[in-house]
Amino acid sequence: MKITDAKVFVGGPGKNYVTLKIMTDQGIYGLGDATLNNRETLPATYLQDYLVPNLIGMDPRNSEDIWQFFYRGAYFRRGPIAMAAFGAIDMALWDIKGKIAGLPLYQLFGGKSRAGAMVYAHATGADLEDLMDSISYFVEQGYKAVRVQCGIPGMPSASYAVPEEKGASTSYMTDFSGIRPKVETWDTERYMRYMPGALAEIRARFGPDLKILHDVHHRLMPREAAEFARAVEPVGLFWLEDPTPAEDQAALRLLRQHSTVPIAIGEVFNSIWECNKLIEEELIDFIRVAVTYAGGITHVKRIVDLAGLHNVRTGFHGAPSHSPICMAAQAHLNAWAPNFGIQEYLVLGTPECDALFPSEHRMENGLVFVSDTPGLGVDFDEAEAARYSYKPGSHPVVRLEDGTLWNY
Ligand code: CS2
Ligand code: MG
Repeated sequence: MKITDAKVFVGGPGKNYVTLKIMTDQGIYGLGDATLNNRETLPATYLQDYLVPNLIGMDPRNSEDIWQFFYRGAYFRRGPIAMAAFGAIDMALWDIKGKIAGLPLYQLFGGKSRAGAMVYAHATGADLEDLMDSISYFVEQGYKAVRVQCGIPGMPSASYAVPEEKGASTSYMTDFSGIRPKVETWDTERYMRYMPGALAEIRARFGPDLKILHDVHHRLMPREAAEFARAVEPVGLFWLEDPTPAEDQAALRLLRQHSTVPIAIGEVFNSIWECNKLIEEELIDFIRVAVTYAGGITHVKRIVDLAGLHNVRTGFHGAPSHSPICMAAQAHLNAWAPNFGIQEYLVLGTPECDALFPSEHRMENGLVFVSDTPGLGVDFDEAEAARYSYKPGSHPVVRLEDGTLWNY
């Protein structure tokens, strides 16, 4: 069996999805996602200029050898751009493998460990009142878990994933459009004074069963994170996410000494070498890598297995910048993983995405049910793709009130 061609598409509804399609001499094709949010053209170019020319003629069934060929062959290893490009190839090769076998991928991983996988929605509000309405909306939709973000009174500008305007927000998405980043102003003290009380009010309002998640989004220093984690301990959060900048794996030791709040980290990690210490020292409770950003199914399965040895559960990243192809790969891993925790969930099910990426994966009552279609179980409509083109975007830049550059 030989790879005969591969095409890279950039574009999609509201997002510059980078979709790879690998074709073979037996008419079977595979799909992969290489969407690196706000840097999409880079993995696309890496694929087109360096990787696709090498793929032609290779045997797609040798996915491990092909992964090693590109990972070690790059000499300069890792990094978000390369791992997103390798990740797309790897997803497409596993898709082909499942189609050859006539089996959905979770069967090739070891079968199902659960019927449906719990997901969480994004509740948010310009203020606590709006956030409460947003949470109610998702609870009514059957979600058992919600991530909660809200505006902080007196904060110079809207903080992470919070709308500027009032009005209950049930489908808020951060606007990244434009090549020049927006500049936001952040004040840690205001946040640390206000957020523990807001989280306590949410717990009081929705009772003990609702799983409440909160994303600090890398904004606290290790000592502040330890103090904040202790302050929110009584709320009984499902997890506190990215309390500190993720590069500093040691930052969590202080937090762990002062609090037992479950910690989730990993969305910015591109390889096992960025989180192995966190996992081996059991400084986290959930690993949040994404199949696209962390080198595909082959590499993420290694991270999941290492995590399982240390009682760390999965909490795969699922921001809207991950296409339904990445979400499908994660749906298969979530169905199989013995140490599954929860899945972030936004994209699947929107009409535009369904038209571009038809699939039978479904979400019901806060659970994702993986499709039994062979392979990834998601397709790609090239005619639909022609409707979309690349639009530049950038992450906001955050400064403290004195102008100091801070973490988005
Ligand atoms: C966030 C992301 O979903 C999350 O947990 O941290 O939405 C993140 O802000 C974006 O992926 C950045 O591109
Ligand atoms: Mg996050």
